[in-house]
Amino acid sequence: MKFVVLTIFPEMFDPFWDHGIIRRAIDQKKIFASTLNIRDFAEDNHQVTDDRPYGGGSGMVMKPEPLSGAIRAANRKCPAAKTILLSPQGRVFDQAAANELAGFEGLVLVCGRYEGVDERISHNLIDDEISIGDYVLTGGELAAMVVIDAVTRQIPGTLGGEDAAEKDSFSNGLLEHAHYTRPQVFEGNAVPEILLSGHHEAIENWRLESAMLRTLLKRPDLLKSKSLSKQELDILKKWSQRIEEIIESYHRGHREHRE
Ligand code: 4HQ
Repeated sequence: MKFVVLTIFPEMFDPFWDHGIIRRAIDQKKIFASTLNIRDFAEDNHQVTDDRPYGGGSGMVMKPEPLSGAIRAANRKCPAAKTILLSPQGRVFDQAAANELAGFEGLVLVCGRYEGVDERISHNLIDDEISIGDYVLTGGELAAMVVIDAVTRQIPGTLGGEDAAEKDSFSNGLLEHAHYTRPQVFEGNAVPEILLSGHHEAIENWRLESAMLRTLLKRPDLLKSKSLSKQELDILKKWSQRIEEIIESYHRGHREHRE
């Protein structure tokens, strides 16, 4: 996978390329990272990249000429790449989008600043528009890093010793189960016994139940849109039954009180 980032702040990406799994993926040539400074494609002596909006108003707009020059240079570096604009108006990024983008040969990520880019750029030179969420950033750079990070870990071989991508949150539609490491008792709280038992099947069952309950309590919206296996359905039924028993015994208590 080839990532080409277009930005007026390329230095923001230096520490990003230099750490952790992204760094290792670059070293192992699983991904290729480069940045192009949009300012280098400005046509004037002062290398201006922004200008005042037609129609008036506050704020500045990214000029089209430096951006189109940068996008065309990026496309020459990687002709098969998909060109993505980071923008609050894009489709909202999620795990499915990360998986889809991981299938491309390259991604050109266009980072806007100010009020955004001239409409004729988004209209003619952009293949896809992505938002990382419904909030306003000061620029597309952090959004591009989020996309690059999530896409990179979907590329086979990038996670190494770490948990495989197929096993983690969202790939099965559930949040992850609880995790524990040493010590066995921390500030009076013990690790669940079953995890020390060495009984692998029981541990897998416990982890699925943990994942189901965490999803139910923290993100019930995820459970609603998920297709459930027999085992998953049985876990929900068991807990639903337990809750009903608690409610029934409460009502029984109140009836006795009235008699
Ligand atoms: N931006 N997801 C760049 C965002 C954003 C988002 C605001 C993008 C400012 C110039 N990008 N413009 N949310 O808030 O991707």
